[in-house]
Amino acid sequence: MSEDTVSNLIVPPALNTGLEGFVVWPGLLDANQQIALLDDIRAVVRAAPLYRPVTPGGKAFSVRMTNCGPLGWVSDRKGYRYQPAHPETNEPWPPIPPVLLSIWNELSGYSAPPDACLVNFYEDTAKMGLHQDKDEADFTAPVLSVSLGDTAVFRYGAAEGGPTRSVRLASGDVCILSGPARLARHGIDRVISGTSRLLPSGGRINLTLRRAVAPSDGTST
Ligand code: MD3
Ligand code: FE
Repeated sequence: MSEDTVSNLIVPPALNTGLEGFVVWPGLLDANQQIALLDDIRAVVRAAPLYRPVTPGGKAFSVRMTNCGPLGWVSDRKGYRYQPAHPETNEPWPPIPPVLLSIWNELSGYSAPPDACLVNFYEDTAKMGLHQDKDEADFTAPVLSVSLGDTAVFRYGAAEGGPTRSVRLASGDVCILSGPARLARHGIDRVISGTSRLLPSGGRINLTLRRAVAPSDGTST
């Protein structure tokens, strides 16, 4: 028995990415687990509709977004930040689905739960430029991502710059960025249409669990 199971999750062998602290678990979620999680995300999107943010410079994202959890990441002309309410409905974000908290508990190695979960929805032509995630107050917490739907070409490189590599992230894959990889440069080059039948109209959903505020701050969760 080399597999570790918690809450019906089988943790497959991790893939090494050549970047210390960036670990990918291909197929962590099987088909039924992906369907169940998609149902949870549909409920999140009913409570907190997807919207299209703009950058501080006023350019529309090609990705639509929403959030769940105590805090959500938003972008508008005032900048990037975490806030407790949806920018269009002004309602609090819905809770993070329990299965995502279980995955975090199992894989993150971090004692506090995530306080933010960004939901990114990519239509077939959407992409995300190379960037660093620096809007969080706590870089000691990892970032954990779950991919659903069509496969994406994910690009990454060291925080300091230099060459980049790419890896395909498919439906059910989970990755973690911690330690030296926490401030890695990363982005989505493209989504490959027709690679998954999970979403009836295609596209890709990425769920990113983060710790926006340090647990000891007591300002969240
Ligand atoms: C954090 N999203 O929303 S998530 C983002 O697939 C974002 O939607 C991508 O980057 C997506 O900010 C990737 C996973 C991820 C990957 C690499 C990282 C998060 C990361 C490297 C450092 C820190
Ligand atoms: Fe990012």
